[in-house]
Amino acid sequence: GAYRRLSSSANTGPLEILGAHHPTDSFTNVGPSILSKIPLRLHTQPGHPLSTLRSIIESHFPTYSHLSSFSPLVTPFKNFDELSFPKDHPGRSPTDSYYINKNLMLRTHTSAHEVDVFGRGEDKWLLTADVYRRDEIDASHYPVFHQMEGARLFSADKASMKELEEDNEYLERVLEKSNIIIEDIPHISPSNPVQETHDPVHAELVAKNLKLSLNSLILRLFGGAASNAEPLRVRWIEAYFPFTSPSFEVEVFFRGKWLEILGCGVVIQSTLDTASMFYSCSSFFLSTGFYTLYIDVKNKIGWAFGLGLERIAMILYSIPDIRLFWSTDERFLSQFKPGDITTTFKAYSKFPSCFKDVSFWNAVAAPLHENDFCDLVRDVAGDLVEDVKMIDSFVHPKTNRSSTCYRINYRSMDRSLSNEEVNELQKVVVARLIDEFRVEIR
Ligand code: FA5
Ligand code: MG
Repeated sequence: GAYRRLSSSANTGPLEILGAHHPTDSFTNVGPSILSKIPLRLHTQPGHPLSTLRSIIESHFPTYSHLSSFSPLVTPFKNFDELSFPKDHPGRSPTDSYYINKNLMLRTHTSAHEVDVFGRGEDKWLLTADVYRRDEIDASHYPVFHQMEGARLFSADKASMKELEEDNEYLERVLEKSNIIIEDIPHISPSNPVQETHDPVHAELVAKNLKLSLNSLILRLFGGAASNAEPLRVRWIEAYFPFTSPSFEVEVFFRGKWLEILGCGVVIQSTLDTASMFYSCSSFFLSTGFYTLYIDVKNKIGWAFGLGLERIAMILYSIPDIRLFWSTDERFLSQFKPGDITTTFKAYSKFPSCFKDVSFWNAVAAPLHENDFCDLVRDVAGDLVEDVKMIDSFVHPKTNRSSTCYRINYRSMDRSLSNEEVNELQKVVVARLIDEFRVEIR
């Protein structure tokens, strides 16, 4: 079988995270560099650009509950099953997600808390949190990042739908004065269908409200800056999530490329059904009108979104590399003022980069997963790695062994790296590759 990577901190007994001890097992794949990020909670650090962005978005939705203290440790059930992820979804794999052990993981998205929050009876809320994913390494991907989940529920009755229609008309008028170019798509289409249990007219109104609410947020965030420069280009595209339908993603044109900033959609009814079970149970135990409350939550329809805060902050402040958010360098932090989104980040001089290639034969026919490679490099080099690219991969026709070549670009954000230092890092990467994945260096 394939060799599973055993990170140096794993299989050495329990892990201490946020003051509690958790057993490890064959699923454990969190290393020290990830663990060290858990207590930092950048979205709550006063003056940090991610915290400023959070409070500006919160102030744009003043009537919503603002939540930000949910633990990052969740069960795979919360992160996936409760949101209707199929049993064989690739996101569940230890190559894609960080596991503390088989029954406990680091949330991969803020949607993991949807059922809990809806289950408390909240129907307009924002929730900000750190999330964790094993992913590629480049300027817009980092294994720890921050999302803000937002959701709004409506009663699916005539009066509420009338109110919703009026709200939509109001938002449309606000957006008429927009200096942003927004490419739209239909709210519902054969490839992005309405749910069976929904009245298509209601679903259409809710999807429209979702788009208008997010477009008005985008206008609030980027409207000012766009006035004298090139107008900002935004596009809505169809997407797929197991927990919404119809579903969308929004991309913004940034530095010559479309950068995805959020995913969203009309909440799958089973999420609300599960939440209403919680809600009715808790209200039952409080012995308040069980039936009324139950019906109340169940007859709702609503939308949800998940924003990537780093991505938005990068566009807003012109921050070229996602690693900068973790910098403790005053040359970074001092450029941002609490409450201010008009700063344009000035890069302090760019330091030279150093490329190192490593080619190897994999131990088995299936090549080492790119996420495993990236995570190992991140573990060794931390923020001294700028990006990792697979530059070659093939299977030997006779031996059937697979070969892979990666190019690692080492560059510090705040100083020049010496040759010896980079060679030392590369040596450790190679040694761990051999040790943990049994590869043969070519
Ligand atoms: C989600 O995580 C869904 N939970 C969003 C959602 C919520 C859909 C509610 C429907 C309803 P996605 O995997 O696309 O979707 O991630 C959302 C955003 O997080 C992306 O658009 C991007 O802005 C950001 N993001 C994703 N991966 C990374 C990463 N490695 N580094 C930085 N930002 C990331
Ligand atoms: Mg996405």
